[in-house]
Formats: sequence, structure tokens, C-alpha cells
Amino acid sequence: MAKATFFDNIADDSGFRHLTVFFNSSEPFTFEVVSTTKVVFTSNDDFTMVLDGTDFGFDAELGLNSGKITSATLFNAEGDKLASVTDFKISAAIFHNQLDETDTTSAFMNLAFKGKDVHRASNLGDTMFAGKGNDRMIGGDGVDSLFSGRGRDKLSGGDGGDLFYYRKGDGRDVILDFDAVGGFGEQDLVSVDNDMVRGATIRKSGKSDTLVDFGGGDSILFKGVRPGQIDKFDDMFDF
Ligand SMILES: [Ca+2]
Ligand SMILES: [Ca+2]
Ligand SMILES: [Ca+2]
Repeated sequence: MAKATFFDNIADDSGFRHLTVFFNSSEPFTFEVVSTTKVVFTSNDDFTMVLDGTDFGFDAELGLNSGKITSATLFNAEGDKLASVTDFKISAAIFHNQLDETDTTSAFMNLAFKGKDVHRASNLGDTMFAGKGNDRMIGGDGVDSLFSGRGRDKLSGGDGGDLFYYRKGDGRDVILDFDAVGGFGEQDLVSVDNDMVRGATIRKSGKSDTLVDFGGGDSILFKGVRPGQIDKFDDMFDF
């Protein structure tokens, strides 16, 4: 189970920044094998990602070619800790191959977050991806963007109007603290395909919850929300 923790806002204006920039082969970075247990990646704007692990081996042609990565810590140019990912184990060689092959930002995250993870936001607006598996995502203050992905996920946005991204096949998710009433800066929203919204049914679940069922095994349970508080075209749309 990976644990991802954000200490400071790592997103830039595009919303997808430094946790991913290292893993995008279009972005220049350098890396140094400090020891058999430590590798440091440095981006062109001097952010660093420290990978800790075991038995790292390096080959001049193949690059990082052996060992396991067990934690990743991200720092800004001033050395402030921005985020950490711990409690996982991925092959350094597989990870390194992904760096060469992928044109996406998500090689590391696909590998590290494929199981059951816990993602915890900072008190600024964070963008978090949980990938596959039955994950737990915990937002903080600010506008958080939660991409919970496949699996039965348990989600909390925390204070502030948060954005929950939901796609076909994402499974039976639960939002523990959805604010459907809103008020300035507090309204939470679900981004979901407009066709899915049109086909959705809304019903009461248990004593005080609301189930929005998209069919095909896809649903969101809104804990502590009454059915009358969910206007599907107001709380849920594709954005
Ligand atoms: Ca996951
Ligand atoms: Ca899910
Ligand atoms: Ca919220």
C-alpha cells in the first residue's frame, strides 16, 4: 500500500506539475546515483526527487538497471519538502524503462499507485491521482482535484469546494463529506460524462445517504447527503 502525502502545493497553473515533471521524457532532467540506496533526479528548474531503495545498480548504457525503489520525496529549489510517497516497492529497471518509453506524466504513478493507496492532501489546492485499487483519498483545505480512478474508493474533499473526477468504469466510490449545499467556495462538484449523468438514477440509501447509480457497476454514494440535495445537472457535469 503506497502512502502519498502532500506538504505543499506542487501544481502550477496547469494543475499538473512537479510530481510528474520528472517522469515526462519530454522534460529535461538529470539524475545521479548517490549510492546503492539513493538516486536523485533534478529538473531544469532545480526541483529534486529523491528516490530511496535497495541495491540500486547503474549501467552507463542502460541507466538505472537494478534494485527496488521504496520511497520518493520531492523538494523545491529551496529545499522545502513538497510531497512524499512511501510504502511501495517498484523495480528500478522497470521504472527507468518507463522514463524512456512513456510520453505521459504518469509512469511512476502507474507503477507506485496500482494497488490500495492512501493519498493525503496539503492545506492548499492539490491534484491527486490514486490509480487502480481500493484507495483512500483525503483532501485538505483549498480546492482539491481528486482523480480516484478504478476500484472502490473512499474519498473526502475536506474544506473548500473540491472537484471529484469520475469516469466510466471507476466503480463504486463513496464520498464521505460531499458539500451539496455550498455557499461561497464550499460547493463540491463531480466531473462525470454528461451521458452518464443523464442516465443516472438517484435514490436514498440507508438512513441518511444518497446513491447515484450510473449503471454497469458504477455509482457514487454520497454519505450524509439527502437525495433532494443532489441536483444531478447542478452537482455533476463534465468539466
Ligand atoms: Ca491505487
Ligand atoms: Ca473508483
Ligand atoms: Ca469540500
